[in-house]
Amino acid sequence: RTWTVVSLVLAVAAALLVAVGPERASGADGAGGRRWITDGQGRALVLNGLNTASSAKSAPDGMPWIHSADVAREKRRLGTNFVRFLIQWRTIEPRPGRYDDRYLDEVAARVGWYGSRGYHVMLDMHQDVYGPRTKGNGAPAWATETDGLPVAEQGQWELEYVQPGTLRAFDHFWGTRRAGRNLRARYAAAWAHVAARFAHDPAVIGYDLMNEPWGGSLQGPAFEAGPLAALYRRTIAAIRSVDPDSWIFVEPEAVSANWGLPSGLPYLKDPRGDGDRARIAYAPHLYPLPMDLGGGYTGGTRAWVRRTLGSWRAQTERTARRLDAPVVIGEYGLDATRPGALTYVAEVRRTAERLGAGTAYWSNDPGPWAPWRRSKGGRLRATKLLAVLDRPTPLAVAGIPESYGWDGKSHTLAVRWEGAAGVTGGTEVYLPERFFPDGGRVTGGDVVSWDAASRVLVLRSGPGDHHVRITPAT
Ligand code: 9MR
Repeated sequence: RTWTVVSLVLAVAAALLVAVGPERASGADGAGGRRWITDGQGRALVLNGLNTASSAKSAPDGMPWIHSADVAREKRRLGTNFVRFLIQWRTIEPRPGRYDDRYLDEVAARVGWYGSRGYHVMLDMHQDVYGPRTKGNGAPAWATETDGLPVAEQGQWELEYVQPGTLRAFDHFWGTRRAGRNLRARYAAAWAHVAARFAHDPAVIGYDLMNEPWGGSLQGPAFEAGPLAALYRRTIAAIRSVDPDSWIFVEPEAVSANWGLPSGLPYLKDPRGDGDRARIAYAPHLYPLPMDLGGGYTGGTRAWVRRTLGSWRAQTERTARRLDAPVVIGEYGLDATRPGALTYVAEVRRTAERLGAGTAYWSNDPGPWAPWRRSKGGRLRATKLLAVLDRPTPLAVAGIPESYGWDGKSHTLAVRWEGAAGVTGGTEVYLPERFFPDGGRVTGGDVVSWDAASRVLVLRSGPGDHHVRITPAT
């Protein structure tokens, strides 16, 4: 039965991909023309990091596996400036209307580990398969109504989303089946509680309202433009009543958008205002279907995945334009020991550079998906993935980025931007030791500083166009 469902899903997805077709991005083939998430100095941020952590989902206290030293290691080995940090409704609101502030204190302590090292933290209200009562994670037991319907464990965990009990729990959450308790109001209130706690924490850049939303028995644009948008509007209003400034990240329906299909998510107004005032960002995930099913990046699968990447990028640009939102790829990742996996990861990073999108790799949990694994003695050892994730990149651009990207063939990091009024500080780029053992040679710009410990080079900014190229110093 599993395989019947899988082949059905494959057939539908293939048909839709053909219908949608691989599109060329309209306009300039670059990062220009879109909104940017900016830092306190008005610089456009290129968010680059990992998800922390899958282990938090099943930990009774909801904490990820990391200690402060693990954050230090990540900074040292990958030069990251961003983390998508998992939190869960079950640990925030263990009983209806009762919030666990000790849990939020523990979250805040970990946010501090990142913040003290210059990271920007996105808090992600995670769920998979609704909650523990439906064999998933996220929602508290008191908010899980299955009407006694079963959830049978599946080999492929995603298939638990279509088990009767899971579908029913989602239908009751969204209120699409009958008028019952308004769980959406609880969810929005829980978010407001979290936002009130972190509104003035400078390390927290914003909030990812719901991981990989799933409509239960309501699917596609009817779900995204209906109950999902309604929940987002309600939650945005609740958050803005306590936190006027943090970014709010919204995700599309995962099952379609993750595979490069269109999203029907509508424009979401920010009470802060429209245009440059608004701080709503788009944070889709990228998991090409053949890889969800365990395929590598070779042969026919590779051709299909490449096609998905093209269509995913076009659809993401289209939705981001509609939302007038910057883009952060909240998750991409795979078992990096599979054939071709490392090439795929580099391909995704290139796609993100062309989109001008931030990225958070899934995930930092030691193992075959991660840049490190545990040795028999329990120590962390780098995997081959680490070298691919440790990629030269701008971290903050002092103006409006036009394009940027690392060319691994010519060993050149190119960054083009236009200086903008009101921006202070220079453009910061990360130059990993593996490519820049003696630092960078800069053409088309002036170096303000180079810090060999953090491997961050600061470039002078100012008005006008900047076309900087950085190659390894010899
Ligand atoms: O990698 C995670 C896997 O070990 C878990 O069994 C599964 C269910 O909790 O979740 C996986 O992580 C997923 C994440 O929660 C949501 N996006 C897709 C991730 C990879 O499948």
